[in-house]
Amino acid sequence: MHTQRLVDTVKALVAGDRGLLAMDESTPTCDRRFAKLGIPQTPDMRRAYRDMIVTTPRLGDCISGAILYDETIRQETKAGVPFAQALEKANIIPGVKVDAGAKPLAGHPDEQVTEGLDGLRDRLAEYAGMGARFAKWRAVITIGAEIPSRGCIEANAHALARYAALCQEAGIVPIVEPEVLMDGEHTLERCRAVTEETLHTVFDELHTQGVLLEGMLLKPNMVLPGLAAADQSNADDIASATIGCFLRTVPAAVPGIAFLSGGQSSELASIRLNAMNLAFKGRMPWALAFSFARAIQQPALEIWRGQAVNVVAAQKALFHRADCNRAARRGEYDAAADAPAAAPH
Ligand code: 5MM
Repeated sequence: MHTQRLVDTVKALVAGDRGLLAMDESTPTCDRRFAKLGIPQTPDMRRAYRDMIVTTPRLGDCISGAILYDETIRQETKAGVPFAQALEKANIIPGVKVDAGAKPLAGHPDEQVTEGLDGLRDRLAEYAGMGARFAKWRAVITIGAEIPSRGCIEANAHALARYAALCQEAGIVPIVEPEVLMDGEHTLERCRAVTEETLHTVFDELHTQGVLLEGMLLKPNMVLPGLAAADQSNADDIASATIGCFLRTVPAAVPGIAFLSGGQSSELASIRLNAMNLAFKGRMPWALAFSFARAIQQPALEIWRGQAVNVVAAQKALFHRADCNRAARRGEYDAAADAPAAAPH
């Protein structure tokens, strides 16, 4: 086991007030987002979009690590620098998503299990050779009248733990992402109960598979009411429910928790992260950071729209969101002052 290397990488990812940028949308997801804005769905447009992100001036001030997708880690900036190398030069640790996506779980209608363990040892060695120092695997848990089932939670927790063990064997830090989806009418309390059961099961499996807790990061959902719930809760209640749930389930040996944004607006994601860091400052055993995709990228994508002429404005918007979340890590995010015009360029 590469204990020291793993611990050093995790520490660097969550040190200070920086956080992670997820830019690991699979081709179908990226194309869907491009299609909505009329952007051509080609490998070169996806490359150009990731180029805009990675070459954003001073991005490394706010972002400690960036999660790439298989296609992206094989691509280069316009200047011919492989993306993983360009990130390192910008003081951003490169990582890569290694799961093969969520597929229907046999015998469990409306539930999914994430695949990708076959051949993972070899793929991890290849990604390490391309510069990846951490990896990510996302499991999806859906809340419904009769779900999630134990079968779904256990299958996903087992896969997450086997993935994490393989990563650590390769000297790569695993980011363990069990996402309880926001879709539905469920209450805050129901999300808390499902998230609690999921995390208990995940950490039980991580223990069974011998995963070094000090050498991993957790990327969970915030505890939130369903998107269609009548009561949307305030940021303080969400902060209490989320941190209360983690204090009962996430061992203190885990160095950091880096949230996914899950479809929240950019501003709400920052407001809620800020509320947690403000209310629980000094009372949490782990760093509380971010690993957002949509909540950092969406405003920039809407400005960029595939046009080279929009690159500078899109980069300002991207930096602005990253900087807002950096402030939220310190509990200093000012939602009232948050407007793209306040971007520091
Ligand atoms: C939940 O999605 C992850 C975080 O993104 P958000 O902050 O937008 O919720 C994200 O890393 C996700 O896993 C990737 O975008 C890959 O998604 P797909 O569905 O394309 O595999």
